[in-house]
Amino acid sequence: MAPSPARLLLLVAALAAATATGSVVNTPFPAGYPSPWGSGASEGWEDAYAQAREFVGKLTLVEKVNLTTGTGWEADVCVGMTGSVPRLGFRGFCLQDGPLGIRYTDHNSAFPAGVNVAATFSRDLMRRRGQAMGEEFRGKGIDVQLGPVAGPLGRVPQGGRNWEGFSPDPYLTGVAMAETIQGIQSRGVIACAKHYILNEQEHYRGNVNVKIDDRTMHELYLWPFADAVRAGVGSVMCSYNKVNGEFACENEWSNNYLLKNELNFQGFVMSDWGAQKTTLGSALGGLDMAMPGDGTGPPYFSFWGGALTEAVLAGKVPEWRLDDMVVRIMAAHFKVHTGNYTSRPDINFSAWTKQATGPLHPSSNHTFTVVNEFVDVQADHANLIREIGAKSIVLLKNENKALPLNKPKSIAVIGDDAQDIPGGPNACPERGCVNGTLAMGYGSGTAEFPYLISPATALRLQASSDRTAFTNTPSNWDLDAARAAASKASVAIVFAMATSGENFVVIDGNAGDRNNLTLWNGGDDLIKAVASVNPNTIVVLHTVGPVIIDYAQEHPNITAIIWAGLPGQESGNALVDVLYGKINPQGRSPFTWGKSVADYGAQLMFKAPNPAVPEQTFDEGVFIDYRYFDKAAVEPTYWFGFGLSYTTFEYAGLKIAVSNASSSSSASGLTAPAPTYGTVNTSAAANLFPAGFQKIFPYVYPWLNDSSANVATGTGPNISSFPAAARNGSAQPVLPAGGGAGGNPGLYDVLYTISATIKNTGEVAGTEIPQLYVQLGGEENPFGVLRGFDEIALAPGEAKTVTFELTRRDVSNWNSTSGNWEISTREKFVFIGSSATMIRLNSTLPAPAGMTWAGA
Ligand SMILES: *[C@@H]1O[C@H](CO)[C@@H](O)[C@H](O)[C@H]1NC(C)=O
Ligand SMILES: *[C@@H]1O[C@H](CO)[C@@H](O)[C@H](O)[C@H]1NC(C)=O
Ligand SMILES: *[C@@H]1O[C@H](CO)[C@@H](O)[C@H](O)[C@H]1NC(C)=O
Ligand SMILES: *[C@@H]1O[C@H](CO)[C@@H](O)[C@H](O)[C@H]1NC(C)=O
Ligand SMILES: *[C@@H]1O[C@H](CO)[C@@H](O)[C@H](O)[C@H]1NC(C)=O
Ligand SMILES: *[C@@H]1O[C@H](CO)[C@@H](O)[C@H](O)[C@H]1NC(C)=O
Ligand SMILES: *[C@@H]1O[C@H](CO)[C@@H](O)[C@H](O)[C@H]1NC(C)=O
Ligand SMILES: *[C@@H]1O[C@H](CO)[C@@H](O)[C@H](O)[C@H]1NC(C)=O
Ligand SMILES: *[C@@H]1O[C@H](CO)[C@@H](O)[C@H](O)[C@H]1NC(C)=O
Ligand SMILES: *[C@@H]1O[C@H](CO)[C@@H](O)[C@H](O)[C@H]1NC(C)=O
Ligand SMILES: CC(=O)N[C@H]1CO[C@H](CO)[C@@H](O)[C@@H]1O
Ligand SMILES: CC(=O)N[C@H]1CO[C@H](CO)[C@@H](O)[C@@H]1O
Repeated sequence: MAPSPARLLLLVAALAAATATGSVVNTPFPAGYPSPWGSGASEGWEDAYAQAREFVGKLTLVEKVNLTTGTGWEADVCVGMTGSVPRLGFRGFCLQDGPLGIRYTDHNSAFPAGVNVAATFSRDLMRRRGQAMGEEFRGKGIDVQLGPVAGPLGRVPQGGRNWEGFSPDPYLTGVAMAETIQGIQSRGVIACAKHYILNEQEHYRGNVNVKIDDRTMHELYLWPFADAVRAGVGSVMCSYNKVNGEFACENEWSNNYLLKNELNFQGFVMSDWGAQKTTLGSALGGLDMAMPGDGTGPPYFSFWGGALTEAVLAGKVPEWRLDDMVVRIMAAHFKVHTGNYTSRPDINFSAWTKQATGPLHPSSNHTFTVVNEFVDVQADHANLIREIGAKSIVLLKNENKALPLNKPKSIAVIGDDAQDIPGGPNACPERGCVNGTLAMGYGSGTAEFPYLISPATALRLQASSDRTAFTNTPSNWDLDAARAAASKASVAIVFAMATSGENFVVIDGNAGDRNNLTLWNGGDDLIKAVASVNPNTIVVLHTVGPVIIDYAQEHPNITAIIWAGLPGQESGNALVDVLYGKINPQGRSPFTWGKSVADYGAQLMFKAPNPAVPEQTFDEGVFIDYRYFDKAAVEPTYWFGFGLSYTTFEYAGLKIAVSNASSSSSASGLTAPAPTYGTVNTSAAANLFPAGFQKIFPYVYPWLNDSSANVATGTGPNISSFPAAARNGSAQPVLPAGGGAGGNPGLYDVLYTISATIKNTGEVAGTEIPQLYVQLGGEENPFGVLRGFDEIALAPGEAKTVTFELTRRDVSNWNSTSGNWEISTREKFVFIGSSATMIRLNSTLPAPAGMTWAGA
């Protein structure tokens, strides 16, 4: 739709008054040494730290190292497992994918993907999905769920793993991160915020050097991780790529300076699988746990394990740094094991076999026993999955009251994407093929389906109870059959899909990232063929993100378009709930639908100019997705935040109250010096393999290879290439923007309370998703950025007040010169909309107490 004249007015006013252009300033790579030691002085961490310190104080050097290092790829039954402390009866940590359910197990649920729960705009559903997933992971004995995902954020729409995360909008993703994390961790399982950071595409992810300026980092990519830290996340996974010249898992700026210092993260950083590159670089650069632990040659076959023990004994890695790693790991453990969850269930599955018996140590083919107990952890989660599936459906078009359906005479279901999958829903490993309906993407972010209700199955059932004549035409390629079926039906429902995933799986030449933004398997031609003969054509899309669909928006015979995303195991039932009006759609698009890939500005790098040293500069700054479309005045097919309902809503009575928050205070002062726990016994006998120990190859151990060994410096840079500060354990200054979980506590002071009244003016009950956007002023800021949303359920005729709270962070920009968030003196606007551009109510924002606006 065209921008409303009113919207242009706001925009023009802002631009006319804009003074200096805000060109992106690149700041020098700030110093990030030493790696900050956890203080425990953060809400929710105090008790956990007390317990962790007591525990770590009892450990020997090799026991400490054991908890930091994975035992190797497929060395144990989980996708990642650390060493244990048998002396104290403490088993190693079991880490398992992924963000939408348990990967590689049975009797578990396949939840809707992150992109779907984002589309609900429902904090409640985000939270409940996290809780349900946490219960399932716990039921299998898993300690760490490897999710949720805020990286990729979604810089480019083709990004293969975008669907594992939530939305290219950092505010929506931040809320979803926080709710998911608190849900998971409330059930005694450590969540893992990943992939930190700037892992925005699959091509070249293993070595691309991403260059980014400080402001973009803070306002866009770091933002949701700040919310994750504030929510108390126990672990963060560093990513494969480089950030401003250094690998993310060795990067003292992103790990030490930003995450552990500025955001005051108290948990542990683990590497993505194989993302650790060196012994000393990772230890001094803020890594706390190496996964899967192996990855280099003899004698240790690990950058850590025995190599880390050596490095500590040689003084290359300070004892306090090792102690900090282990305290952080154990604190995350104690933090989630409270209340009803103090016990720690045993592991009762193997990721590596579907049989009951198998090796406990698959990489060594060692210790055969019962490894799978087929524990059913699904409980009643199918109900929640169906609810999220339905409430994440975005109704993009609905002409002539085509929907909801009411006992139509006949329906024709058309397309492969509506069908049951031949060979079952898990026929292809990692969901790495497309046969039948799409309900999740592919790669490590998948789970095994317990079952999958296809749209054709659910629609057939509904049709039979309505006595609706039903036909089902699966082929995408037989357009004559599609037209024949469609022309005879009172409603033609045509299905199409587009998937993406992780780069170790390639489908139809798509190496993780999508090669294009069109539908797969001839989906566009199928839709056009059906619409050419049936004036009541309903299009249903199962896609990982936006597809080019402007022809369908304009087509007079296409009366409805539905985006159902990746709904998980209850796909068909959830769809029927919405098609037939049992649930009034509330989903809103969590991304913008361009008319071509070029419309998005920032582009995926398929071919690096220099493939040996791939490099990318994120010079579009904060302008991705809707922020870019607005700036470039490119009209998309559908905007971020857009979605229709079967009823209509009226907005009125915008009120803004300025709170009496104290003026922001920068954090200051010094930390305590780095603590150490217990003593290190430097005798060879204390650190060598115990006499008679039966090694299994290629298992990773913490013991020294032999007493004269000195290989730690052989696996990366020598200690002389690090500044002395890297090993400095004396008290350190607190950063001005730091001092609390997620940054300075003053950032989260509420400065404004904004309210409005929403009324249901239609004839059926429905849920509106009012969205609050803020215009911070000046060309360097987008037209509006999302800073609030809510779900308001309303009976016909009912009205309710919606209230939003705007924090200091919400109205601030990052000043890379001062290294802090600041409220600029530019005049600011707020609007409440039903999408990023459908403004229903607007106002200027009064200046906070003690400030005046100096112009727009
Ligand atoms: C902003 O609100 C005023 C009424 O307060 C209205 O006249 C104007 O059209 C609105 N502008 C937009 C862009 O909606
Ligand atoms: C380290 O962990 C491994 C695997 O759990 C275990 O076999 C070994 O005994 C542990 N070493 C120490 C020193 O506890
Ligand atoms: C130390 O490593 C070397 C090289 O891999 C190996 O030959 C030797 O057996 C190892 N010594 C011990 C005690 O494991
Ligand atoms: C947790 O324990 C409390 C009692 O301590 C009980 O009331 C509550 O129902 C339990 N919650 C769960 C989810 O089991
Ligand atoms: C693994 O061990 C089992 C039991 O000892 C044996 O039957 C099997 O052949 C071994 N597999 C491999 C690949 O060595
Ligand atoms: C886009 O990619 C999909 C999947 O590989 C393919 O089916 C489709 O034909 C491609 N579209 C175009 C226009 O090439
Ligand atoms: C719409 O459908 C009718 C058949 O009912 C067909 O005659 C017409 O050509 C179609 N319109 C378009 C634009 O395809
Ligand atoms: C705000 O704070 C000032 C001074 O601290 C006080 O006089 C005033 O009553 C407060 N206003 C509100 C609305 O709380
Ligand atoms: C250090 O370890 C050795 C070998 O295990 C042991 O004999 C010795 O008593 C230990 N020293 C201390 C101070 O604990
Ligand atoms: C950023 O901070 C510097 C140093 O404090 C200050 O001089 C400058 O005015 C600030 N920039 C903006 C845009 O506020
Ligand atoms: C080996 C083991 O501990 N198995 C456990 C798996 O989980 C079930 C259900 O929690 C337990 O009953 C088993 O003992
Ligand atoms: C039965 C069927 O359609 N099988 C297909 C499943 O997907 C793979 C990969 O996309 C195809 O090669 C098969 O033909």
